[in-house]
Amino acid sequence: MIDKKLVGEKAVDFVKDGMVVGLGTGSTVYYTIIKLGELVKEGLSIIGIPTSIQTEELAKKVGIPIGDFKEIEQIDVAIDGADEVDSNLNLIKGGGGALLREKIIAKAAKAFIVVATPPKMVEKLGAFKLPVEVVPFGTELTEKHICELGGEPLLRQSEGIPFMTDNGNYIFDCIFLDISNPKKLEEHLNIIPGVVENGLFVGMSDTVITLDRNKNVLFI
Ligand code: ABF
Repeated sequence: MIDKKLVGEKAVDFVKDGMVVGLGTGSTVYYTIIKLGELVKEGLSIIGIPTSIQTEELAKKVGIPIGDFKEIEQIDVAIDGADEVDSNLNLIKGGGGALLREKIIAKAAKAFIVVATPPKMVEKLGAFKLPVEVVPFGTELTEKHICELGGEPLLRQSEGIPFMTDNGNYIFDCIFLDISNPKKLEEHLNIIPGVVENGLFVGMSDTVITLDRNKNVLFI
């Protein structure tokens, strides 16, 4: 908790007056959003673009003005969490189910800042099940195609009901024993009909904020 706060709050250093800011989803970036809300109350002028309904509600609650892509083409900085970060700063995201909007926003940002506590830092991606967002139609076939790529997909459910994303889709959490080439896997998953997006973020991170073993904030 305290680690997430340290890392999350530090990310506001990347936000300057007048910026359009992509607001990520999750329990680490939560602290970034709270801190940004405080700065807005002190006079910082920003527009936030949220990656989920949950984040939109939080941002509004703390007083961050919200915009959307009808009026904004580019984001100055996007700040978001991650489920895993490898030594090349490639990510697995989507544990919170917001990966599609998170990737759209990260792609639209001039700088993409990741806030990740030390347990998220890994040598190689894949211990965390890779979230893959799929349309509800034909999930049996989509599942088969994911298996053909070497994955073991599990439909995300709660109390027997499929989890539904903000976009009205389902998520398969997939065990991939070998993610030695994340770029290739990201591409191969996304050409399966029925797959909307997957949680591999390859070559997108500009800076990762984490902690060293003495709990000093570290920028990678
Ligand atoms: C989002 O929040 C997701 O992509 C990811 O699943 C999660 C990060 O975890 P945490 O809640 O620990 O910050 O960014």
